[in-house]
Amino acid sequence: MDILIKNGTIITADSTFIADLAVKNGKISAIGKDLAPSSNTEVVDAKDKLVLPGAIDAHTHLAMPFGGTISSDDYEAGTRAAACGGTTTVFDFVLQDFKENLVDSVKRRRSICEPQAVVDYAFHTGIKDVSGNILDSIEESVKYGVSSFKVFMVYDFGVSDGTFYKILKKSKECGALIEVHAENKEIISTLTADFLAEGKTSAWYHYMSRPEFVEAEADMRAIQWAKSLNAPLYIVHLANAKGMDEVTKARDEGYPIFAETCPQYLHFTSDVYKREDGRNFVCSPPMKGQESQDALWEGIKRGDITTIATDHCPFKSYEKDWGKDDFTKIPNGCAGVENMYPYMLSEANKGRISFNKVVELCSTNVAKIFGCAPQKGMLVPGADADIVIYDPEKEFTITQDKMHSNCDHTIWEGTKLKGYPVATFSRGNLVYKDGEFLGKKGAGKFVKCNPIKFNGPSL
Ligand code: DUC
Ligand code: ZN
Ligand code: ZN
Repeated sequence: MDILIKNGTIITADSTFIADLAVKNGKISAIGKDLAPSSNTEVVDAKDKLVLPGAIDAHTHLAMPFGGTISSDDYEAGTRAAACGGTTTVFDFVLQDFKENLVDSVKRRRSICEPQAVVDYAFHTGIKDVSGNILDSIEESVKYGVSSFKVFMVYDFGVSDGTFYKILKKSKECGALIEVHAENKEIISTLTADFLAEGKTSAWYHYMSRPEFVEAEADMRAIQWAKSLNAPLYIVHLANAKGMDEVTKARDEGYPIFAETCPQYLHFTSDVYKREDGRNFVCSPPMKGQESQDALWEGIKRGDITTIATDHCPFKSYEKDWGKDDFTKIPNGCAGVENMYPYMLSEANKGRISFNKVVELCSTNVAKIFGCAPQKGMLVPGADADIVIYDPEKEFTITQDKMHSNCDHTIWEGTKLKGYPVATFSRGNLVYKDGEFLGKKGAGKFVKCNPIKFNGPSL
């Protein structure tokens, strides 16, 4: 059925205006004043509501084997939670197996995702191994529609500095974007061993073994390598002030260096690890101190943070409990996909940044940087009708029972939001309304991303 959303306040990354928005065959067909419905059009009254492009979560780990278990949201649960928080596309991380061609890695995950996803999805691939001619499959993968790749400087599957450098070099040649999880692995291991030997085992020591400089130092190294090649680099989940400074400096010098941060780093500080339930907040990188949080907000305002994403990687309470007496046994990650857009929009509603800025960070820039604009991330005729209707007057307190993920707890418990999404459309289909999930398993489609070349820091 065609849809006509009447009299809403349309918010794009660069404008705000009152208009009607028409949807035909899952695409936006027109935006303008006094659009008339045809006989089979459903009219939605959006007076006093905001009409926004659906968010795109650039960073999820659904059903990911990690930390001795599997993250608790599979593709159905994770995308269901996404829909209920106004996110209409998720970029999930495929993790390459050793010796595996990168297109095969994507196909392997796509076959699991396809029958489950309720909203659209795209992929990045985490590269573990470039032996043989695997590096050439970066180019094949770009042609297939997956043009972004993550390297880990941490974890046992992280790559060496030389491999990282090779991957960066290759990416430049074929329109791929390299993302990095930047933390110093050696220092983390040393600090961890010391703390355990001293009997310092609480969640606080997760933070203490990965403090600000552990991330900052790795950010600096990764940026230096990218700069030396003039290769684009995207730092995922940036959480520290010094790293933020380095990103800003590189961008001021004209390099294509981009940073993503996450709502948890904008809202919580490392103090959460002193709480009795501190283990539930354990993720990597960990939440940092107030100075880092302030620097991230300043980076957003200056335009040096390009995207906001969640690093959604939930684990159930019983799994988090494995690390009650040993922080190294806590699976790393938290749920967040349902909270990103509502939290960021609430911050805008409270006056911290503009609604346009939230749309830019959570939707439009994500689509641009990963090569799926204007199909995604924009309210323009011809784009997919991925639309959120937002009530700026609705008061909402986040509680576990209102969430739609498979996880049994939320780090956002008790957080009060000003305003909340009241409807989400995925390609014109209503998938969420007033607290209720209305979507269909398997309705989500693969989003093919285009190759991208960057000339400097603008998109
Ligand atoms: N960090 C997390 O906290 N979880 C998943 C992967 C990661 O890098
Ligand atoms: Zn990471
Ligand atoms: Zn991650």
